[in-house]
Amino acid sequence: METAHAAVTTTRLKDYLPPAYLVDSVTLDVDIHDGVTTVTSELALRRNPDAVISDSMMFNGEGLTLRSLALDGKVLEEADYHYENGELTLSRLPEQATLVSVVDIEPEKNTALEGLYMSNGMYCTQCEAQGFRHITFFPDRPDVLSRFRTTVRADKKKYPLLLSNGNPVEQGEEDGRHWVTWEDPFPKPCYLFALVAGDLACLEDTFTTVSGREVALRLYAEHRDLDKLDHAMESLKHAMRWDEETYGREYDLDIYMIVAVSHFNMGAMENKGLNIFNTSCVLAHPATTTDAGFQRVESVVAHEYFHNWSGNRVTCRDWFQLSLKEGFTVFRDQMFSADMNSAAVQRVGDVDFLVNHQFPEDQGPMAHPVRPSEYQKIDNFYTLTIYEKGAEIVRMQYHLLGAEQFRKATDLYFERFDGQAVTCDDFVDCMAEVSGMDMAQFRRWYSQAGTPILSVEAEQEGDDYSLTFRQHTPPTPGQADKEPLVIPVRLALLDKNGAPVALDQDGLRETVLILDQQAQSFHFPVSESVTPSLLRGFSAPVVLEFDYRPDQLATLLAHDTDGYCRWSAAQRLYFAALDRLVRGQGNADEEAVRLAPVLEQVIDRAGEDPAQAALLLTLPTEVALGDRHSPLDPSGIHMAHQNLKQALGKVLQSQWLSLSENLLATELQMDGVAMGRRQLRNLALDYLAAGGHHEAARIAVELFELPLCMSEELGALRVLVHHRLPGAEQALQQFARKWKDEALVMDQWFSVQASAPGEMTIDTVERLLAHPAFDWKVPNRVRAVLGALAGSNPSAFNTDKGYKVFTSALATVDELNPQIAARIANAAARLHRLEPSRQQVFRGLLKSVSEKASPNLREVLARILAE
Ligand code: B3K
Ligand code: ZN
Repeated sequence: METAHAAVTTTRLKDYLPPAYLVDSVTLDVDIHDGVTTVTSELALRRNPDAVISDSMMFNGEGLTLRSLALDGKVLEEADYHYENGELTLSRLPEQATLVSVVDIEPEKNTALEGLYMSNGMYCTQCEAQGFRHITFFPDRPDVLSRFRTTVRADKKKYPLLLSNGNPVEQGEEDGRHWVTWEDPFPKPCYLFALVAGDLACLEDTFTTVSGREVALRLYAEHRDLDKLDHAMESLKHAMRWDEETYGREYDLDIYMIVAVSHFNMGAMENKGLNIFNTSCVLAHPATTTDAGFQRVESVVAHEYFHNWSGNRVTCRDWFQLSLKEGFTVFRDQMFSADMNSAAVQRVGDVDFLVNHQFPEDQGPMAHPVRPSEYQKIDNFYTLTIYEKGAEIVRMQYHLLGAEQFRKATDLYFERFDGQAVTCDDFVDCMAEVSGMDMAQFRRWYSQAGTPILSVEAEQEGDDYSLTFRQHTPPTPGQADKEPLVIPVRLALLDKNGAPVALDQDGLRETVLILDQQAQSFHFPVSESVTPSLLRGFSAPVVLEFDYRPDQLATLLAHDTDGYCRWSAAQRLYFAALDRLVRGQGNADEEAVRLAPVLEQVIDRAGEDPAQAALLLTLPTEVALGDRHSPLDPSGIHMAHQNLKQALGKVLQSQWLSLSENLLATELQMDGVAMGRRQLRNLALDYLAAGGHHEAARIAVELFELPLCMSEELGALRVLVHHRLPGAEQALQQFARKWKDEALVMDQWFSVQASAPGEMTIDTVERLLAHPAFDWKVPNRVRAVLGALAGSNPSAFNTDKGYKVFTSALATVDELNPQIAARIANAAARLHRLEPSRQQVFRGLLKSVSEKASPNLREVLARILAE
């Protein structure tokens, strides 16, 4: 057996070489027994005509106990191959050959959750990015596409269900054991391989594709969760129809399966015909799932489905091209959700997420290009930059080409590259070819890391109004010099009543400026005083700097028809007030009085779109506020934030009170408007409690006692716990008693406590980590506590005790699951922004964790700790 971690090596894009041999077909036999699973694989090898001629070929294999290897029927002796550091090399191979390997693996001991592992008594797999090498020897790289025929064998009683990719073609049983053979007709990279063996309940339906083929849809979960699959099924059918209508993409197999598993490192996985999902992204029921949870299920089900074309039929040549499938698929799922729900709310939600999470990543030690040029562990590159910024880059291309040409370009992309493993450049080539546009400079978005800062100055001279744009991207690790990018800026100029003025003689009211130089000016024949509505729809992922006057922001917030510009105006007003408080320049009550009339307008119009009103009325987070002040003083930030929230709670208390009471529904509805009303009411109740209103606790307890759904129940619990209201402790106990058997609900119970703002929460976190229901082996549970602490509770996290609790937890997680540890470690990326005394303590602790860390965690910590 090959032992320990494989050596840490850096993989570079510039070193890419095609594989020397291809694997045309794979015949797998997975024989599952308690404790040991034996995997026999037969690979049909053929020399790759597109590779540099070589008679050696490398196969990856990690943690495998090799029982035998045979080439063209001849058993290989140790001298016939070289196996070291997870790489098996065979030399002197003929033009074609058959390699048969037999290995043993131990899925029961697999806590890293990559390869074959167990979750609540079922066997399941996760192979992206490099999990397949933990199952058998294989060239584990996405440019080797093979036809898979897989036989799964197991005890029939314990594992009545045996699944793999494609269609079932044979089955049988003998002596209490049974087997099923699955065949997937579509060649695929091994990262899309999947297998499930378990005892599961199934929700079944069908979908008739546009060409009239009937597809069986089967969603599997533990028996107790069968009643939580309807929403995923509806979402799946909507996604299938949407992809036919919007992209002309039809489903290609006879069966589409989703299996829900409790132990999962990410949200879900798009394995061909057999998606495997984190329960949190597929199970939904109004009693146990929040409205946000419902929306997430819809979007993740769609995302994984869309991968069938953007990822599976056309896949990535190498992992540097990950955004080819992820950025594009996120863009597709965002557009789908916009079509299914309120497009304005969807866009603002997506932008909010990007600027609050991806921008900080792109501005910190983890910054990397959307197409990175090197990595140590590819698992560490499933980042917000690859996903969310990647989606913005696709969105810019969509807008540059227009919907019609974009569709032509994606048609060309899918047709030209069907069944192939390709690059981000291939994608952009299709855009360029169809539109005739020169995309050379645009491609820098893929190779240049960092968030561009776009500063804008306006000048009015007589009837000439001019805007001067300057773009600048600060240096990022390993990339000191930056070049100008193509930045599309959608804009309008609003008059004092908020109406767009004519931008040219023809009466154009909105335009898109394409910036491609470091500085550029544009002139408009406008004589009146205007407010520029810039970057409408968030037309490019940049930080926009413009010195707006408060009255201009009020105009945008009150009148702009662009949802993003309204939201951004609100954010600027909040930040201006909060910044003054952080600097000790203002007074929270005065700031609240100044903000009140603007917010009142939003509240008055809340009936138009309650979800949008909720977004406009939500203060920026403490984390976002902290990112604007250097060095970071989390206690000062916390105070400023609490004070403004309290003051706003007081100054608008009658509005919050009436929103809290009047938005109450009498019967449960799950449509967008009902969800928006619940979101707004939860927010109003939060402000009411922040303002110390004596009715807040009563309303929260009433709602908590008789909720119509989990959004109400959890919203009320959050208000009670976060404001430490009377009844909070009792509510927590009651909630835990009621939901002790519902893991996903208990995750919320952990999370709501770990995110209660304030330093003293760190004691709570310590208690939660020692709670009998806390389980280090379940990523959802670990994230519920550590993710909430580090990601949304900066004042508790940034204390000596916070750093100790966090780093010791990190080390514990790392021993079980390096991928999860590395992901959580990203929360330490603000280290260099901390004031010196905190920084010193935290740095010391991180260094000592790093010394014993897995390669995954070590890569992340090395970047964060770099001086
Ligand atoms: N493609 C998967 C990613 C899984 C990677 C795990 N290291 C999820 C998704 O983006 O759809
Ligand atoms: Zn994806």
